[in-house]
Amino acid sequence: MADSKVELKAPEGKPDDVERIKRESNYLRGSLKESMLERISAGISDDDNRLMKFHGSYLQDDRDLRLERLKQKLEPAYQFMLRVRLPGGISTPEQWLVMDDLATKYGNGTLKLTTRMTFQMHGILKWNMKNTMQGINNALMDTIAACGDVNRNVMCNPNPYQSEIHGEVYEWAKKLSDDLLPKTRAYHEIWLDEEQVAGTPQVDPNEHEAEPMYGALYLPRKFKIGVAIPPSNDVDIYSQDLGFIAVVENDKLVGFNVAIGGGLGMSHGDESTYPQLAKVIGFCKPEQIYDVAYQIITIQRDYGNRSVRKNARFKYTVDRLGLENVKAELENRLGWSLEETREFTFDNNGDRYGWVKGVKGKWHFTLFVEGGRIVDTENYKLMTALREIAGIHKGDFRLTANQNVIIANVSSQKKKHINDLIEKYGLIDSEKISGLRRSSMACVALPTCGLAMAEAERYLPTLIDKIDEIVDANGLRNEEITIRMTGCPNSCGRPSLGEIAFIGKAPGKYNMYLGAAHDGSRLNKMYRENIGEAEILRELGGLLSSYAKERENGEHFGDFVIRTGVVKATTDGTNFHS
Ligand code: SRM
Ligand code: SF4
Repeated sequence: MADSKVELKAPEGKPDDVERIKRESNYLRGSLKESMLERISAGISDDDNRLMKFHGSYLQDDRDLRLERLKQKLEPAYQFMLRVRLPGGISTPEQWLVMDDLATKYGNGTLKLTTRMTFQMHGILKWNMKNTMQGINNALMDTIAACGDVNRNVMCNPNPYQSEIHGEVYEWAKKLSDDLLPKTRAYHEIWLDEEQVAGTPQVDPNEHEAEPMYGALYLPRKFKIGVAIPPSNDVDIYSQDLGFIAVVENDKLVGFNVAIGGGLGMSHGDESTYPQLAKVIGFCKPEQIYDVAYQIITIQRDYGNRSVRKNARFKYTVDRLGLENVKAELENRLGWSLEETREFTFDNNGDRYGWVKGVKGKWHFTLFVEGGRIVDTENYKLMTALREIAGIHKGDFRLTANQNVIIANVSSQKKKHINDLIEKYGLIDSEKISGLRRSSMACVALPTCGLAMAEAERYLPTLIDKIDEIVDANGLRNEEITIRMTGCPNSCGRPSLGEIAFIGKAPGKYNMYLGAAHDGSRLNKMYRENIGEAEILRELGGLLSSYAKERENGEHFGDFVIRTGVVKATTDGTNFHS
């Protein structure tokens, strides 16, 4: 076991106010129960809203209506966003139908498939929250820890190509998600009417009895785990606080390489914040995965920054303490050492579309869902189509990390039936859209996200219509170039891992980034600041035309812009800004 070279310490400083809220919340209860019953406002207090996140939800307002409501002297159009915890993104057809029904009854009539493989609903009014939560619970799902300073929904490669390994890896991902949940009964009391046990402990921050792993203050910040099965890096393993990379030898899962310290959020103009990629520190056996996760989480609990939230993610803890020191501390806490890293290779971080045949004669269909939004429009009845498919489907749905959905485990007999529905509703044939669009991703942004500085999900499709003209003019229609857009630098659509990316700065203005690796192993670099559509198209016109003419055989766009000196390679998050 390596020795820790320095004494590990958490940064000193006055704790952020969120620490007070957690401390005073009595294990995430706060006054949420009362707030949700109060009928004078459709909103809740800021303190309760902070706690709501731990329950998978938070209060938003419809930003499209903000000005108008202000003029009319009305309170903002308050509504809640709700995120489901769906380990590995697997939903049964019955669960799909429940989500569809709840979104129609209580939400805004759409579902959002998120970049972390789960469902979000928007537009739920306060008075409908409890019914919605109970509906989700009755369908054997929950929203516990879907947001908040805890471990979030655990991602897992939904790989239909290696179905036999997928099943096993998925079970580990699910176990992590379940076993790392907070132990407080707050969620059950507030939303499911469970009686509060008499004498529920009031908070003593030094006492970890009610929350053995998290403690009463939970983590300094959100924490994310992903599990990848090479060669697919669709879960963007290097963006995770903690990543497990499955190692398969002779068709058997022998264990996982362990990667720590990734995360993508940052703030414009603040170089103390930066995206960072996780680094691989060794290998563990499958049955050791939980202990590794548990101890890594306790290291972040003990040494993460509780004073400055924007520097509180585990990536900053690792960079501050040093990778080797964190590894040594982990091994110390485990009482054993990680083995040498095993070899692995990734080849892309996107999805593969259409029908593929997996094991046991089962078929899987990956459907491109633009911006992850399941909605019926006049010309494209996606929500209805998937509802009908769920009505006859006997396999499962797998939500992907690229905001798409796989209609998975379809028997040969059922395949024709499902394919008839795919054709009846004219669901997007991935062959007929450009490789660029197939590889696109956009975060929610406006109108629901309170942090958005610019549009993303509502704008990227029309921007791609225009980029497609450049793509076609240069014979690049089938080139799978990853393109990602977010409304702000929090980076929910993982933009710093896009070969082309746009991060919102102001309405209609974006910073443009280039040069991430196609397999998700290198961050991109800022190329232009604060530009609008005309300039974006002008820049891409030149770049894509040179790429078409000058690229080397098999060279990806992200590599091309680096080789030809358009941008410098970002070799580590710490040089992202230079
Ligand atoms: Fe995110 C906050 C949406 C994936 C980094 N994210 C938010 C909030 C809750 C806004 C807020 O706090 O006020 C957004 C809700 C908008 C809305 O109206 O729904 C939001 N994040 C999303 C989703 C829905 C984007 C999507 O279009 O799919 C994704 C939900 C994932 C899930 O199912 O759990 C989503 N968020 C991500 C990712 C990507 C990932 O995890 O793979 C990131 C970057 C990776 C990372 O965490 O480093 C991400 N979200 C953030 C951050 C910045 C965190 C940081 O380290 O600085 C925030 C802001 C914050 O935490 O203060 C944020
Ligand atoms: Fe909102 Fe910013 Fe996340 Fe987009 S990246 S969903 S705008 S917080």
